[in-house]
Amino acid sequence: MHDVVDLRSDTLTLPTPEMRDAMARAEVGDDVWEEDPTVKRLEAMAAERLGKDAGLFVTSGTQGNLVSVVAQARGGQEVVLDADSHVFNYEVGGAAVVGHVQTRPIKTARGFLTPEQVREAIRPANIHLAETALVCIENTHNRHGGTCCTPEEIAAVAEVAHGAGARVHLDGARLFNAAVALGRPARDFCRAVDSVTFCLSKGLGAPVGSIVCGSHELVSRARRVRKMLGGGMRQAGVIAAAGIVALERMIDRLADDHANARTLAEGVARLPGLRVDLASVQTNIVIFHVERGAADASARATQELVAGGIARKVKVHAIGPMSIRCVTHKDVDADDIRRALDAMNEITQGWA
Ligand code: TLP
Repeated sequence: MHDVVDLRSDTLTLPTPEMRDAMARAEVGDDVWEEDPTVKRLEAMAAERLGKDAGLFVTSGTQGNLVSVVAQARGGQEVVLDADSHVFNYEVGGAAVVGHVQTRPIKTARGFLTPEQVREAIRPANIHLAETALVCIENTHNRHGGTCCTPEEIAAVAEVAHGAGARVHLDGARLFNAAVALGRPARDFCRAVDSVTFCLSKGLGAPVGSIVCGSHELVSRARRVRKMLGGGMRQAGVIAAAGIVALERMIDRLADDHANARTLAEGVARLPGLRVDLASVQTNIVIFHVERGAADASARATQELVAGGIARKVKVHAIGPMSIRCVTHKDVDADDIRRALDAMNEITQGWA
């Protein structure tokens, strides 16, 4: 039980006492000189888990995606991605600003491009057209409510992309959530992709950082881009130490977050005026929609739910005028889920 039930994001998780202890004791060096033993250890552990040659510690998921795009697509080339993807929607247009690449958003059913969509989107050789350099996949998918795709689905998309000479990047900010939910090793999801980013600072609970993994060649290009972006950090072992604890201790417990999300979603589904697609609740994200007749009444009700939650020390996040997202994580337990449902029950009483 926590004083405030904060369901706005799993990015709000606080480092565990074990992480703080590891941070205090971390052996460090200058990582731009590639002399920080703790960063090197974290990168090697991550690469090993994902079945790749090498890893690169970056400041954030956004930086991991940006260095991956810029390392694999030149200015004027095109990146094919889902229209609801994080890279396209929430990364401040970095691919265009820094990489001068053109993004090609494709509307998908569950957040995942199908092999047919990729085949259609890839540009043929023609003097008029931008070359397709990269296809991006996101797993789990944030805006689609934490949905997962399987390693086989990723491999099918990658086969089409590679056949056309394009590379594949996996935004696996919550890759371990997908791995735990589907009961598959994380490396299975990475086998067919050229680069993958995952976040230590979301459900895994570390305070800062993400890792990009790929071949030695990809990682050395990514390292240069990271430096260009100002992401070459010095005694970064202090934060990497928490990432090591995250990888060693925090993966299996993600199953608890998924169970809590399921309880929350099933409770929300029983409340008047709230609609949730239970089939999309596969991991730690619950997105639901507020329906109170006309759009303006629904938008007001959404605000009422957010404000009413704050008054009851339950924080949820409006991701659209009539949509709310709740994310479960290690700092929310089963009692907190009951409190969140009690609060939403009180607020929605009288809406029926
Ligand atoms: N997502 C954040 C916000 O930026 C929306 C959140 O609260 O969910 N890929 C995916 C799929 C993400 O969900 C996020 C963060 C990122 C990349 C970026 O990671 P950070 O926040 O570390 O830059």
